[in-house]
Amino acid sequence: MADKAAAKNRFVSFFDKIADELLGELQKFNISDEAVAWFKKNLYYNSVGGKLNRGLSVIDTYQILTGKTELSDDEYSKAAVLGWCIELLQAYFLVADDIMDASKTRRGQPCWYLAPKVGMIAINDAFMLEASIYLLLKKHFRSEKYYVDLFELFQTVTFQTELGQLLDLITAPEDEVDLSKFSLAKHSFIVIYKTAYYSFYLPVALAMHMAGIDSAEDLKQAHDVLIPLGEYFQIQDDYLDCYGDPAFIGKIGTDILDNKCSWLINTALKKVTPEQRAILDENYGQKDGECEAKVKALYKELDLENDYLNYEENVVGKIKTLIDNVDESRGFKKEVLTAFLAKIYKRQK
Ligand code: GPP
Ligand code: MG
Ligand code: MG
Ligand code: MG
Repeated sequence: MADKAAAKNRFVSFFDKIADELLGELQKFNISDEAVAWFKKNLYYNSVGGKLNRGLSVIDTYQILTGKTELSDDEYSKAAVLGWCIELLQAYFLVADDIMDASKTRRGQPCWYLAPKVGMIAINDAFMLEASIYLLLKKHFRSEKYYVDLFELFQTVTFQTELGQLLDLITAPEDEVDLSKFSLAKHSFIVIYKTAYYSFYLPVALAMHMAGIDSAEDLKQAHDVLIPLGEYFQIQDDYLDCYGDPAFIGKIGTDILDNKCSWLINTALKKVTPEQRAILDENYGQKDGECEAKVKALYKELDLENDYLNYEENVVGKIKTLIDNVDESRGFKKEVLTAFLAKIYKRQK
């Protein structure tokens, strides 16, 4: 759709402003040109090139909540800054996550830590992406009455995501594969924390603060639909890790090699025969392409693709019911949630 493409282009162009501001902050410290150039590369390499759904959602949500099709320059700029703050948060997470998951590619290019001359400097680069969020919030929102709300929201959601990442990692020890430790309940907990809060609740809650529709009741209404929606989104990510086309999704899956407590392995564990279970025990979580291929072949035999399709239809029905039950009397709008659902339903990347 032309409108969508135009909105994305405008948002992408806005990043030049964000980057200039952040580079300006660095220059205040009289730091070397080499360091400024490094930070610039870090910013562009890691923040641009993704789907930008999270960032764009702040603007979309603000428009829906205020009923405005056209925003003033100041409103657009504020919503776009918040959108880019989420994209910077995501960049920070992904740079670090790719090191922890030993991933190879991201958004169709080598992961940042594998880019020439980067290596473990990527860890500091990740920290600087995160710190950039708070520089921007201060610069653009310090005099707004909801400044503290924005600040606290970013900090809380960051902590929740790190908690989820911790669970993701300790449930997937590299040298001790024990599939009996996995369960769909554990999976649900991990993905809600590692993905749903920052990807779904955060953009909407930010826009709600900006629009002044941010009573505790309305934030809870948003939360109670966006968390299940985010869980569904991460289950799609788990599915695409195995069944997505790397050329299209821009990353090569690592969940089987990494012994991850993914939705697919948990679903497989529920339906295997003892013989099939032995194949999984032997081959899951081994850093070996042949073992990975055996697990994938068994997934095929178990027809997990069909389980996934059934899951998807079922969960989407439940989410639609949750949306139907939203009370719009204080200003929150169902459309915020239906727009989100439409963006991810049957996504291929
Ligand atoms: C997605 O998991 C979760 C994150 C990117 C959050 C990372 C959190 C940190 C605190 C670093 P994933 O590993 O399945 O994502 P992908 O498939 O994109 O690598
Ligand atoms: Mg990970
Ligand atoms: Mg990963
Ligand atoms: Mg994944």
